[in-house]
This record gives sequence, structure tokens and C-alpha cells, in this order.
Amino acid sequence: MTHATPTRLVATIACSLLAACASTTPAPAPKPATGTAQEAVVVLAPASGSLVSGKLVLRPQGDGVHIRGEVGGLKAGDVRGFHIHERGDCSAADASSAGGHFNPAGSAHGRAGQGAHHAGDTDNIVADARGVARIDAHVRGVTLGGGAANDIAGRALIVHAAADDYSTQPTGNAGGRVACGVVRVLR
Ligand SMILES: [Cu+2]
Ligand SMILES: [Zn+2]
Repeated sequence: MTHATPTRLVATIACSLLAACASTTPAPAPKPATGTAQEAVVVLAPASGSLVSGKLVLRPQGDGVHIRGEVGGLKAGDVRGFHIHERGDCSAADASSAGGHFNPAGSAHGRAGQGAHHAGDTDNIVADARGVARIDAHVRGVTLGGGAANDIAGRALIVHAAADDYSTQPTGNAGGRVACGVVRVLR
């Protein structure tokens, strides 16, 4: 009979639609931690008086960062702990300056892919008959560049004197640090 009724009806329908839209639209997800770098390199230099050295190339891949390269100066068949450590500082003779395992989530030490573990935990490396370990490791849940909490750019990679047992806290009982290198972004 008047203009008021249809106007109110339209307004009510519009509100209902908006409300429906609002209730079915997921809350904005936390900003994805996407790395900004395409490639980084690590030059592993001997530490603790060892002859262990190496060169590694890191690239973002899928849900993490892939590490490829070689570590030399080991003994045939050596099994050695290999981790990302929190500080990109290899200045101490024993590489203690690199700090502990990279652990932005405050997890326990463990084995990647098998329950709780530090973000920087990776599997032991194994030397061939010539004392060279070929690294082809995928580290899930970390990024390269961009400064997110899980960014490994500017951190350190460490080779240890012994194998990681994947259980002793917080180091895996992998012994001293025999090589250290900083993750340097190339591009
Ligand atoms: Cu380590
Ligand atoms: Zn660890």
C-alpha cells in the first residue's frame, strides 16, 4: 500500500544475503610464509680442526627448501649429523657461535618426517668410499628469504662429528661441529 513495505523487504533480503555471505566466507588465513629467494649457497668450512668442507645449493621447492651438494673430507662410511642451526655465525673455532638447532616452533629434537622435530633437523649424511657425502635433502616447513619465522636465509648449516640419534635432547648427541657454513642468498 505504501512505499515503505517493499523498501523494507528489499533491505531485509539484502541483509540476509550479506549475512549469509559473511558466515560462509572463511576468516582470512594467516599470511602464507612464502620465501622471496630462488637460490642460496652454503660454503661449508672446516671447524674444530677438521678437514671437512663442502658446497651446497638451496632452492625453494614445494613445501620447503631442497638442499643439494657434496660434503668431503669424511672417512668412508661415516654417518654424520647434519642440521640447520639458528645463527649464521661460524666465527667460533668450534662453530658454537651458530647456536642450537633452528627451532622457531619450540619443538623437541627428533627426526624429520617422524613426529616432533626441530625445523632445522635433517637426516644424517653418509660418506661414500671416498669420504664424500652427496646431499639431496628436502627440508619441509622452512622458507628461503623474506624474513618469516621459518626463514633459513642467513642461518647456518653444520656437519657434526658423529651420527644424530634423532632422540637425545636437544642435539641428537651428534658430537662436535666439524664444518659450518652460512646460508647466503644469491638471487
Ligand atoms: Cu647440528
Ligand atoms: Zn634438532
